[in-house]
Amino acid sequence: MTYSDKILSRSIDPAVHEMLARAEELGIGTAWDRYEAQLPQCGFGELGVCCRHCNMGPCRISPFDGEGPKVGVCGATADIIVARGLIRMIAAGAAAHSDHGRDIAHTLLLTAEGKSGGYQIKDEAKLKALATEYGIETEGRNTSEIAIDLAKAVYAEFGKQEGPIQFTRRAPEKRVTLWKKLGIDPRGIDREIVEIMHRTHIGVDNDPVHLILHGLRTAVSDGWGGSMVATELSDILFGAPAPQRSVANLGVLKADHVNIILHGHEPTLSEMIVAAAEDPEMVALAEKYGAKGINVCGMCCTGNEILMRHGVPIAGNFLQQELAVITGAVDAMIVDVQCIMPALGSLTGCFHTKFISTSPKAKFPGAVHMEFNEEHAAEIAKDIVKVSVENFRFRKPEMVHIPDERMECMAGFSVEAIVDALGGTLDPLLDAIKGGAIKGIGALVGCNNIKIPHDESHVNLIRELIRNDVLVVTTGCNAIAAAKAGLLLPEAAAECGEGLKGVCKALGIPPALHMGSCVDISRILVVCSAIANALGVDISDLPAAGAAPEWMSEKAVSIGAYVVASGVFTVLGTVPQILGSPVVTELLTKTANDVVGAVFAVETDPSKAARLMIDHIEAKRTALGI
Ligand code: SF4
Ligand code: MSK
Repeated sequence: MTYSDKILSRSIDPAVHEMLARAEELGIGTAWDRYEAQLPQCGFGELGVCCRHCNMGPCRISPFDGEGPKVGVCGATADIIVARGLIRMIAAGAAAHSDHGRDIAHTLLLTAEGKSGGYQIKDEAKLKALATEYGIETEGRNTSEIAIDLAKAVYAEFGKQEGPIQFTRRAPEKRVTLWKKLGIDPRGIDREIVEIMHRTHIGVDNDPVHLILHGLRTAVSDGWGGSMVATELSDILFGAPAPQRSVANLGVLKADHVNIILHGHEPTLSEMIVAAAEDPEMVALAEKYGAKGINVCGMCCTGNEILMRHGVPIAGNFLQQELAVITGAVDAMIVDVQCIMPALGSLTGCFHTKFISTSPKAKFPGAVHMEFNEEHAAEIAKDIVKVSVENFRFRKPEMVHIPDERMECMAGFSVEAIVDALGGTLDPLLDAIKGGAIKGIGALVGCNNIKIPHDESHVNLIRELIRNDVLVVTTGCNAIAAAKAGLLLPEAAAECGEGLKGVCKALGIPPALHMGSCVDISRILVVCSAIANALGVDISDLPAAGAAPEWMSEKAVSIGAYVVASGVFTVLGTVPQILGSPVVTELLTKTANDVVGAVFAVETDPSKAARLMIDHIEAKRTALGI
């Protein structure tokens, strides 16, 4: 099949090409068409110099020398407007991750109290380890007692007025000391988010550097707080992920099965749906309607969660959500929160697909709302699966078009699994880094962004890094791109430099390790901290670099901010809306180095981005004398 240049320019994924051609054939628009309809996008917005924080606005600052207004009605400059806009993005991103963490804490509490509808504590060892970290007595106490105390202690992290947030103390001592010195050691998660909203109200904080520092504090409360809570408590409830094989891309959908896609972020719902779909009663129902079985697949970070823990196939990343529906083979698209396009409502109306929203926090036009709660989790999950299965009979076979694209992958590298793969300690990894077989670590994360070809930067950047002996750890939509490209297989060692190839072959691991969903970037922080502690240095001294090659969400802004605040140099592959402020741009790309020991770089070309990361890693190796 040959495709138009327009289609080929939108993605590197053949499944996407095929489905975009199918969309054209059916006369259906997608995010790519809606993006074109938006062009040219607002130049003021791109530079971050428009403000709607009060009703004397909107105000916008002219970026041109000598021309147009240089301040808003209240006198806010471009620097103030950009800094306020940026940290409001951090507030939204940190709120999203942290609210996810809060929900998991709620599930743990209900489970421990015997009030949840079907959850169990799967990892008692981790429960005890975290309880000990929180100073909770474990000797002679049963699992429920410990879990209740832990859940309550974690709950308290959100509303605390004074810190510290316990998990921040997992960072190397030098980093914690630096955060304290800078006044960015977070107090309580909710407190920091609220303070962003207060400070960015008209007439409050009007010092761009002061604003950004508070943005970093809030971001730290996400990465080392809310996100880490989400990850760790999910492991207690659902088990710490371990490596397992699965399959990725739209070809995981099956023409002769009921296809259920789970899309969004929180594992509380998806865990129960996966279990309900295995219920013999549901399987029999599917067979009654002529299906051979029930095929549950994931998408985005919910997909990553169930891929990591159950090996559930993953249908795609952010920009593939509409394309999955266009296959005509999806009987239900079940969603919870975050990264779910409202466009799915009208799109599913063109097909037989049931679009089912479940979160009390998230409703969508065109969706059937089947509200989920933890108290009746198993029951509700079964109802949702039943509705999905019953919808199979309305599938129109002539509308079914599933691309024959699927790739095997290996996922599930939690910190525990990495330590296991290394034989019980991080020492082999440290030795490989010190000896130079592994030059350093590249942490690749983040979304897809319609502004650049889908998956191209993710995949090319990973390839370039592993070719240069940089071990990649990956989460979110980057991990899904890597899976589809075959980079999450031990066999991908063939694409590595000689050093990394040897390590991967010896350990039987892929050169890109799938560490989970967006909140699981906290796992990467834990690994970095452990390596830094083992070397007796700070995270900023490590031969490590981060990248968000195709980022788009506010969560990604918070992630970038906490990663840099933790001391990791980070390359952004799409341009943030800050360039209208010389002060903010200079701070984030240069002077932050003197403050937190790391900066952002913006580089849209993945080869050049890889070069920046490798140069940084080399410089850190030299400084460490390795
Ligand atoms: Fe304009 Fe200031 Fe109001 Fe923003 S806060 S809209 S810059 S007057
Ligand atoms: S799903 S936040 S598009 S990584 Fe976590 Fe993907 Fe970004 Fe959403």
